[in-house]
Amino acid sequence: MMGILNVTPDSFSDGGAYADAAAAVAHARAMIAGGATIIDVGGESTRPRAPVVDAVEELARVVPVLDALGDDVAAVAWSIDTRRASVAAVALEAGAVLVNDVSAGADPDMFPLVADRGAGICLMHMQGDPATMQDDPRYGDVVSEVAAFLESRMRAATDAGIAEDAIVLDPGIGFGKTAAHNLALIHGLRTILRLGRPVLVGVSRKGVIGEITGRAVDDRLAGSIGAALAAVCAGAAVVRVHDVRETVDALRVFTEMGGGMG
Ligand code: HH2
Repeated sequence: MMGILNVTPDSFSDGGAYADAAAAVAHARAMIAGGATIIDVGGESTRPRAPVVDAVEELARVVPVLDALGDDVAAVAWSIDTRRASVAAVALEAGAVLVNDVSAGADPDMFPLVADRGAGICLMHMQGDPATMQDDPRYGDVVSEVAAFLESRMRAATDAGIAEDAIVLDPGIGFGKTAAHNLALIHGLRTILRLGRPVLVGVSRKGVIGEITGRAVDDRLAGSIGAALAAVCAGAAVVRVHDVRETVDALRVFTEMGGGMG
């Protein structure tokens, strides 16, 4: 269970809520108490049309929160959600165990850094970049194209010296995809699982839930829980969510009652 800690002013669902270090620490504590086993700290929004943030600004957002989190996150694993090796380096030094890179290693320094530090890395698929990715996403066969991309990035990562068992794969729900593409990827998750690595799915509060339910972004809790259950049933090993306690409770009840067992 990966809990999201966005320390940004402009994230799509919780922008500004945890930008202040005290609020971020309180939220991290609540997510850990609610059952998060990984806290994913991010200082740059990658929502559609998000402005690019430079490394100085990203670090200025993240570092005070990392300092303030201290022992709190030591109790669980934590990851840094960044596309920049310079930001990842600071976070790994501070104790992060995983780099969550939505660009799957676009920064040429990222794979060598992760290899050198013996850290984990989540490789995510994105078509285009956040500025334009939702303008007109197109695929021939979205599932096989995403799987082929992840396979090639996984090979690039291992060629750079990252251990295969340090890699997590992510189809990148909402990153250059229509609602139909997102649904096809959840339905077709087994194709990505065949690559032999754990799969992370991040669908919490995203547009596909709004498309299905007609709900605004601040009213997608029930839809997000439904999506997390579907992702786990489809084989996801990690779900990245905003509402940890509610999702953990739902998953526990669902599992205890035989949900997903056919
Ligand atoms: N989604 C977001 C950010 N990082 N990382 C992974 N691995 N997978 C995802 O699906 C993913 C991600 C977008 O969600 P959020 O962090 O809530 O919003 P924002 O990018 O606006 O900060």
